[in-house]
This record gives sequence, C-alpha cells and structure tokens, in this order.
Amino acid sequence: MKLWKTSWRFLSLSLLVFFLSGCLGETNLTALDPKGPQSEWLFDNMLLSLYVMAFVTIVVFAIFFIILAKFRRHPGDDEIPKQVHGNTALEITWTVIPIILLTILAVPTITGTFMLADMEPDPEVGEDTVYIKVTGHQFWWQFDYEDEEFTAGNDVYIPVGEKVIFELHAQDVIHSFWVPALGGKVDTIPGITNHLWLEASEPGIYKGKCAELCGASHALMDFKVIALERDDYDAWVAGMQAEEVEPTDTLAQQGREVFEEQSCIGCHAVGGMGTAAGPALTDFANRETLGNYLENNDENLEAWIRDAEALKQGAVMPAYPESELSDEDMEALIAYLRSLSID
Ligand code: HEC
Ligand SMILES: [Cu+2]
Repeated sequence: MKLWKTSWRFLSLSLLVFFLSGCLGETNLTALDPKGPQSEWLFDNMLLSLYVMAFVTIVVFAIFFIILAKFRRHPGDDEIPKQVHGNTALEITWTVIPIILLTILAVPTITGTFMLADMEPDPEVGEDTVYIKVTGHQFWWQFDYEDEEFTAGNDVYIPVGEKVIFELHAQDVIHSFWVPALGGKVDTIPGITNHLWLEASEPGIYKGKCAELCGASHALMDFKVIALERDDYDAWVAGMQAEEVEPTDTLAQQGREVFEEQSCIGCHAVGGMGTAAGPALTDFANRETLGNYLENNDENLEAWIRDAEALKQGAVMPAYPESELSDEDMEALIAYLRSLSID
C-alpha cells in the first residue's frame, strides 16, 4: 500500500515536471534548443550520454527479462540446477563493454573541456574581440565594457558569430552566470575571478539567470543577452559611449534635475562607467523589463521608485515616498527615465 502511494506520488511529480518543462520553451531559457557553438557541444554530449545510457538500460533489462522467463522454475523441475562459479569469458565481456562505452564518452568530453576552457580570442575576430566584465549583485547584473569605457546593467549586448569573453566577479555573495541557450554556467564568487566565453550563432534575445541561490530575490535575478549583427552592435556601443545629451523635452529636463537632487545618480550611471551601486540606466528606456521581471511601463516604474523592496524583496534601493518625492517630481522623473534610450 505504501509502495503504491509512493509510486503514485513519483509518477505525478514526474508528469508535472514533464508538462511544466514546456513553460520554459516559451522563453529560450533552455539548454535543449542550443543557439551557439558552446551550447551545441553541450547538447550533443548530453544526447550522446543519453544514448549510451539508454543502450545499457535496454540491454540489461532485456537480458534480465529473458533470463527471468527462460530460467524460471518450470513444472517438474525438482532439482536445484547446476551451480556455476566464475566464467572468464563473461567477466572479460562485462569489463570490456563498459571500458568501450566510457571511452566513447571520454573522447568528446576531454576535447570539449579544453575547447570550453580556451579563453584565447578567436584569431578571426582578433583585436575586435569583445571582453565584458560581469559582476553579480543581489539581485542584478553589472556589465562593464572596460575597453570601451562604459557600463551596462541587466541587458548585455554582444555581436553575433563572435567569441565573446566574460570575466566573472561577484560583489556580495556567490551567484552563477547562466545563459542556457548559449552555454554552460559558471559561478561568480567574491574575491575570485572566473572566465567564460559565449558565442551566439544568430541574432536574438537570450534569457539568462542567476543559477545559485543568493538571497530572497534570487529567482528574480535574471538578465538578457542581446545578440546583434556587428554593425548594430557597434552602433549600440557608440550610443552607450556618447556624451549625455540634454533631454529636449522640458518635463524630462526637470526630471533630470530630480534625478540629481534625489541622488539617484549616486547609484545609477547614465553614460560612461558611473558607479556600481545600482544598474546603469544609460539605455533604460530600451529595457523590456524593470527589476528584471516587471513589464517596463510607467505604472510599474512609479511603483518601483516609490518602494522597490515591496516589489523585489531585498532589493538594495531606497524607497521614495510622497513625502520625499512629490507626484510632480515623479512625473518628471519618469519622463526623464523614458528619454534614456539608444536607437
Ligand atoms: C542606494 C542606491 C540607489 C539609489 C539612491 C537609487 N537606486 Fe535605483 N536601484 C538600485 C539598485 C541596487 C537597483 C537594482 C535592484 C534589483 O533589481 O535588485 C535599482 C534599480 C532601479 C531601476 C530598475 C533598473 C532595471 O534595470 O530594471 C530603476 C529604474 C531605478 N533603480 C531608478 C532609480 C531612481 C529614479 C532613483 C532616484 C529616485 C534611484 N533608482 C535611486 C539602487 C539605487
Ligand atoms: Cu544571484
């Protein structure tokens, strides 16, 4: 009875996992639809080991059932069958087969491990290789393009078809940088520098996630890799590097003053490297999401500025109640944030 209950629970949980895994398919937060050379290699290896394991399982169970049927006690079998101890041929066979199977797995694993660890730039890309310094924070991502001298927050742009090298750091606790459609995951650890390279084979938005439990809003510590053709990528870089332009709209101009008065600017860079206390907002209006999960619309933006922690537990951004930030100033601030866009 107990066994029946446990099996039933196991079965229903497995079915749940099976059906829910479909939900991931809608975003590309999946390693099962690889979109780059690294993730393709990982996927191929996953399939290879799956085939090897399936082969072993099928053969072992086939032999098991055949033996069960063939050598069961038949009517009239009164005597205990002949007892056999040791069989050299059999023992050699079941030692050699696993050695062969493990060798089949070892060859691509070893060559691939070297390929994954190779942080040398692709000779074809050479000097143009993009290096990005990643810093994981509770609960957002900082992307420094040090050679290009600017910072981006939460959305990381890369050129398509090129090996991009990431240098991984953490500000506070251990996080893990993972873009399943593009490659494997690597932890970001305080005080330790890790490396990872990724390449996207087609333009697109690839979802990334922090894959290491890092606090209350760990589940909302997402980011996006936005892969653009080289020309579009260069245009984005130029936009991020450009001197900040005075907003033309008067309301937005007013908002810019509020942004400085309320010392938002102390935590949020607009243009250049800025500070690292909060995500850079240089291209904020181009972001699809706010705080990495809310739709980036005015209503959510207002609620966010009023009390970010209420929307994202543990977010290190102060609340701005009406006593500190009037509705008028809020309107201006939102107009300013909406003007922060790169076309
Ligand atoms: C003490 C530093 C600090 C101050 C001051 C601050 N913020 Fe933030 N802000 C943060 C942090 C940290 C985050 C990221 C929170 C998270 O996602 O976990 C954030 C997130 C945001 C975001 C969302 C960014 C994104 O990529 O989704 C916006 C917009 C924002 N802040 C606007 C403001 C405005 C406007 C002000 C001033 C009224 C302000 N912030 C003041 C630290 C600060
Ligand atoms: Cu994290």
